[in-house]
Amino acid sequence: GEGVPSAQKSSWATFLKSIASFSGDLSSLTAPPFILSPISLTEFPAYWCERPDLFAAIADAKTEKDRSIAVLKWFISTLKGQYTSRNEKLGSEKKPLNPVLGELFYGHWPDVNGRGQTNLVVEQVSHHPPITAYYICNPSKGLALQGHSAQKTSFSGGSIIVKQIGHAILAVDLPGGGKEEFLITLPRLRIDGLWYGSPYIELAETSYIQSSSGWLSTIEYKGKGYFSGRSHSFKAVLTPPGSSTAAKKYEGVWHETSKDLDTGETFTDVTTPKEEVTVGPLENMHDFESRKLWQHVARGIREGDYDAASREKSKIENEQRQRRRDEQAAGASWQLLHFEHIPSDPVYERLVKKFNGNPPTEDTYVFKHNHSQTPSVRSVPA
Ligand code: 0T9
Repeated sequence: GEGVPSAQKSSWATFLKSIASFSGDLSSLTAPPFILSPISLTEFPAYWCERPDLFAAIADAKTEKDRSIAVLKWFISTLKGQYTSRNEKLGSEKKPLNPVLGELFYGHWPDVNGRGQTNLVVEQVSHHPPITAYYICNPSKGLALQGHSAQKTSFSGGSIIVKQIGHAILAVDLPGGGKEEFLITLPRLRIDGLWYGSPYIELAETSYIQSSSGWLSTIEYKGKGYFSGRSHSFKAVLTPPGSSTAAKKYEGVWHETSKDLDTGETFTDVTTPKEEVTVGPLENMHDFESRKLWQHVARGIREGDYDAASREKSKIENEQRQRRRDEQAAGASWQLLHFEHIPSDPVYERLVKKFNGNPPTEDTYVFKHNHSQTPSVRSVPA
């Protein structure tokens, strides 16, 4: 493989074999150094809001239909950040740091031109299997996105197939009181390019955005050789409550531009720069905040000092094992800081029924605080 440094060729081959004969939690497999990312999975929920203007614009739409269009536009515009930005930043898709239980990540996007400040709270709510919960809100616009993310992986035809588990729910405060809610389901991923040691993501199958108003967006993903023949292609249709006749149709590539098929106008355009999340200084961070927790591992990976990286990683893992033993001995269990686990989510169930989505029930992690508390939740207990 071209992406593999010659000294790591045999360990890459061994790693690929272990992936092929393995199903379940890939995050726990030891990978060769060249494919390690210095970034923890707890940072990934920030990808939801790297176009804060498009997020804020959802609140400014005036009708149920226009809100559904604004949500779809924002969602499609997040995909490039979610699924291909690491190829640009790190050279290829890389293996993220596997978060510890209770790992935290906080950030915000500043208020610019009256769009309001957007706040992000992330907590690793399970280590095995890895599950990440997040809450993103723009209180002045009355917007709150809450979700959790886990994965089931398998290996097929030389690619890793990732089924995303979890969903997101966007709640929009309506001007006249009450809320409109949007259930966002997540696409399937295929990780290609493994043989060459330069992995990249392609999206597949279908995802949905179901509004409590009844409007439904159905988004179909295809790679090279389908629809337009191009990588990262999608088609989206918006259907009104109780109807399967499209009111709007969009088509394009999610990493560049797409258009409204009726008017020919541009629908999404992510060729302009995105806004990365603002994170406070390391000195002010709690020990469990991602960038502080992993700082020495990340430095080792960035500087090519892999011995240091793996030594520091073992320290964190041993400390975690000790914590779990201590908890067990004390008959205690880890307490989540910002989220509460509920076995079934009534909002999910109500919305998923509207389009016969699957699975019919799903557990959820609910954010424990409210809008106004989010800016201050950073001051977590030691
Ligand atoms: C939620 C996203 C998710 C997380 C990552 C599969 C993956 C972990 C989960 C689904 C985000 O909103 C979007 C983007 C990328 C996904 C990751 C890509 C990836 O490779 C990892 C898995 C666990 C691996 O690290 C596989 C081994 C690696 C050598 C392949 C590059």
